[in-house]
Parts: sequence; structure tokens; C-alpha cells
Amino acid sequence: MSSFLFVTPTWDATLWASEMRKAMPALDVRIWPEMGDPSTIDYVAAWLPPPHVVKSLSNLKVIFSLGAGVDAILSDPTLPGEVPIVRVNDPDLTNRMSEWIVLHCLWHHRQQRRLDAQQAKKQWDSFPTHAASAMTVGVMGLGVLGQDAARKLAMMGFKVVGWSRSPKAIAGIECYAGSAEFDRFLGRTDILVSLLPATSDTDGILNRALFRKLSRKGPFGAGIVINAGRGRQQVEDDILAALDAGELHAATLDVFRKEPLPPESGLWSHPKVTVTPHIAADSDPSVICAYVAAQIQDFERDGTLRNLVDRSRGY
Ligand code: NDP
Ligand code: OXD
Repeated sequence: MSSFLFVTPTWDATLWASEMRKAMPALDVRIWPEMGDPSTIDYVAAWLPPPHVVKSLSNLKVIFSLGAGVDAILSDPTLPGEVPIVRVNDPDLTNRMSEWIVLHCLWHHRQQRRLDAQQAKKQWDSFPTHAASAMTVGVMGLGVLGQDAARKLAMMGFKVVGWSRSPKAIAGIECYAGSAEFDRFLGRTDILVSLLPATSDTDGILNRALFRKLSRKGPFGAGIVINAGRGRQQVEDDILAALDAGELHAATLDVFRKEPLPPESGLWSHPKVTVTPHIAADSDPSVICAYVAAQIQDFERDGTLRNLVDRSRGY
């Protein structure tokens, strides 16, 4: 019988363990720190594992990231270098993310904040609106999540451009790649969506100098920023300053440098900022456990693993 360990010091994995047992009844599922003999563990699923815990599993075969993003795994400096890391790539999570991205693009495009304020004052005030085709959404990160969101935004009628590290060809999406094409991508963009992973290259990328490069030709005269990638990508004081200076029109943020977002953050109460609590694409334990179980079954049958992390790229 194979053994499986959850290491999730920031949340209670009891429900996850029970879903894992349902998905794979033959598996011996344990929850750290009650892990028994570390040398008997074959698989670990983790989020922010404390240093030395994964390293202590001397016969480990696979590390499963409990997120699509792997920064919460790679942050462990003692992670064993030779064990493969598998990340989440599941249609349930992808669909949830695209719902959130489309919702917030439409929310800004259809000026819902203004309408809510009018309703609060019982004010009937119709104003000119525009078609989605008047706005260009620029999606940073054309991976699993970025490509799905880009396609769904295009279906809604937005013009969509995208940016990634390596060149892409996606029907209906104008694609830009690498630092050489970054400014051209930004200059096309009215609504900037980040679905980038957290890496040393993307740290602080959403800063004031970038905001100044966004298109000002859209209906609102300044860019809108939507970040569901990771909080490390955004310079939060720059977002506030750019909004106050009119260099940005609005922002929706799901991820933050510090989570939970501290009560003293100016983002909470800024009239042009929408905050959601890292919920853009929530992970459903039953879905993720079924995905992990399917990976283990394939691995035990013929050694196949899908959605492996490239440690040298950091995602
Ligand atoms: P993928 O690995 O599939 O895609 C990442 C994309 O980012 C790729 O297109 C990649 O380019 C691009 N990229 C990476 N580094 C750079 C760079 N330096 N310059 C330009 N492009 C770059 O990841 P996913 O789409 O599955 O997920 C993206 C991120 O979304 C996760 O890492 C996580 O941080 C975040 N996330 C947030 C959630 C939430 O609820 N807020 C939920 C799930 C994920 P290339 O294609 O060339 O490799
Ligand atoms: C993820 C997340 O990376 O939930 O999956 O942020």
C-alpha cells in the first residue's frame, strides 16, 4: 500500500484527507505532523511546507502542489532537488478563474461601481456606454489559465492581446512575447489582466512605470489593472498613487503581497479598488484529490506524470 501525506500548516487538511481516501481507498493518507515513519511516505501534497519536512521523506516519489501556482512549494529552501513536482491543472479551476476574469472585465467595462453608487442614492441616471469591442484586454501570462480567459474574453466581444515568455499562436488573440515586445503589448492594452506565476522575473512587474505605458485611448482614458496572478507582482503603493494621479482608472485585486490583506492597507477603502480574498479560482478538495489520485494511478501504472514543474523557470 502506498502512503500519502498532506503538509498544509496554514489550513486544516482533514476534509482534503477524507476526499483523498474517497478518491483512492487503497492509499494510506496521513496529515502532517502525524506522519509516522517519514521513510514510508511515497507522495506528499503540500502548500507552504515548513523547511525540512518534505526533505525528511527519504523515499518520496512525487511532490504535488495543492495549487496551480508553485511558489508556495518552491519557497521551501530544503526541497529535495531530485523529486518531480506536479502542479494543479484542472478544468474546474480553469473555469472558475475565467469566470472571475470575465466578471471583473465586464464589471469595469459596464461601470458597475458607478451604477451601485447611483442605486444607493436612488438616482436614475442613464449615461452613454460602449461596446466590449471598444476595449482591448491585455492578458499577461498565456498559460493554462491565461489562454482560457483570453478566449472567453474574446467570445464576449473584447479585443484581446496576450503576452508570454515564449511566442504563442492563438486564434483571435494577438500575441506578444518576451521583454522586446512588452511595451508594444502594454501600449495596446486598456484592461491589463495578470495571470503570471510568481518568479524573480515577475516580482514587482505591476508598477507605476508599467501603468504609464498602458493605452490611454480607451473609453476611460486610463488603464485598468486586474491581478489574479500573485501579490508579489504588484507594487501596492504604486497602484494607489497611480489611481490618485489618474494614471490608472481602476483596479481589481485578488492577490496581495501580504495575505490576508492587513486592515491598514489603503487598498481596502480606495474608491477605485475592488478587493477579493484570493478566491478567483478556489480549489475544490474533491476535484483536486480526484486529479491527484488519477496522476498517482498513471504514475504507478507506467511512470507517467503530467503538468510537471520546471524548477529552473520557477513555474
Ligand atoms: P502556466 O504555467 O500554465 O502559465 C504561466 C504563463 O506565464 C505562461 O504563459 C508563461 O510563459 C508566462 N510567463 C511566466 N513567466 C513570464 C515572464 N517572465 N514573462 C512573460 N510571461 C511569463 O500557469 P497557470 O496559467 O496555470 O497559472 C498562472 C498563475 O495563476 C499561477 O502561477 C498562480 O500564481 C496564479 N493562480 C491564482 C489563483 C487565484 O485564485 N488567484 C488560482 C490559480 C492560479 P510561457 O508560456 O512562455 O512559459
Ligand atoms: C493556486 C491558487 O495557485 O489557488 O492554485 O492560488
